[in-house]
Amino acid sequence: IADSMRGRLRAADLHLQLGGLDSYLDKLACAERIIIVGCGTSWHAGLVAEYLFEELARINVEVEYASEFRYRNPVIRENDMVIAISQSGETADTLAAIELAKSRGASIFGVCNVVGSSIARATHAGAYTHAGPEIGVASTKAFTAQVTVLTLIAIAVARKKNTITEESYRQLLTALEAMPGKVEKVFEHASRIKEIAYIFTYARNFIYLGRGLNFPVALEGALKLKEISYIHAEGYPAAEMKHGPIALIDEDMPVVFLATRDSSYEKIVSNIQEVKARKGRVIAIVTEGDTLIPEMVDFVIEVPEVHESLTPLVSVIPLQLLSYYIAVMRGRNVDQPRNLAKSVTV
Ligand code: F1P
Repeated sequence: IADSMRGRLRAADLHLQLGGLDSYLDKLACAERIIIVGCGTSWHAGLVAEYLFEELARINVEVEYASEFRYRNPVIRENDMVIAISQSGETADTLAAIELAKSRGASIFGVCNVVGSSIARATHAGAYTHAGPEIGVASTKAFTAQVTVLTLIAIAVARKKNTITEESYRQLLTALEAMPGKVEKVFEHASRIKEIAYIFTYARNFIYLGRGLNFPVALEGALKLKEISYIHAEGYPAAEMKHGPIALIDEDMPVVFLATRDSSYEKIVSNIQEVKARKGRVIAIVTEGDTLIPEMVDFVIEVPEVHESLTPLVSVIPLQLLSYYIAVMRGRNVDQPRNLAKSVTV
């Protein structure tokens, strides 16, 4: 993961790294709305991009499951841009969503991993993620590579639109360049994550909660667990909990909180209190050096401090590792989970 990021971040100038973005930067910067389409993990990467495009570039974004979008009668306006995200570049639903948007005059920008794939060819322009081949069926490094590329695009568009200051732009670039080292640091906690996986190997359900940029990470953590361990898992925005899922919490319910030190920190602390008051067993992903949350919860996994906009790139990794260890301990084939295809081409 760190290597694929390093490759993506080496050049000092963003334009040198994103190939096809050059010809589309103006279009993206002038877009009134960006519609992002994808499936599964790629859809989650799109949700991260939604937060970043809105926060940094002040563009209205809608993120659509390609599998729904293709069967709807969506409104697509002249100044809308579509971004299609796919690891394999062969997902039938995403390809059909692209064809539908094209037939209504939209310009499509692709974020794909596989060079020359059907989706890469169907889009008008694009940037490859260059994450290398995904050996397993479930996307892991593809997610971090997609988020890295989408973050670079959001920053480039924000700079073009002057919605971020030169100082913020430089800060983001410096923070990005430090990311491969930060990701490597997460792996230093692998043995702790393995111990936690051992304790929860036979759990029947899991809930994942996060706010802001960590909400899509919660969804992705739950999806990874479902895909490779076959444990039922749900991801929610932590603030949604009180609107229903809180009824599920008892001493048998493991709850994974994305609780890094960012602008949602205080709110997450009170969400953790709500779960602990109902005897939920909490595993919290916290920022290194946090002393408050470790006092409140049952298990903690630390991730290094990063720029807030880059949080998903470190916070997702403990969740991928947790799913991996639980699945291996349950005797699952993590590379070839049952019922799942690498490219869903029907
Ligand atoms: C989308 C996806 C993956 C998932 C599995 C099935 O694929 O839903 O996210 O892990 O492999 O397909 P893609 O369009 O990103 O290749």
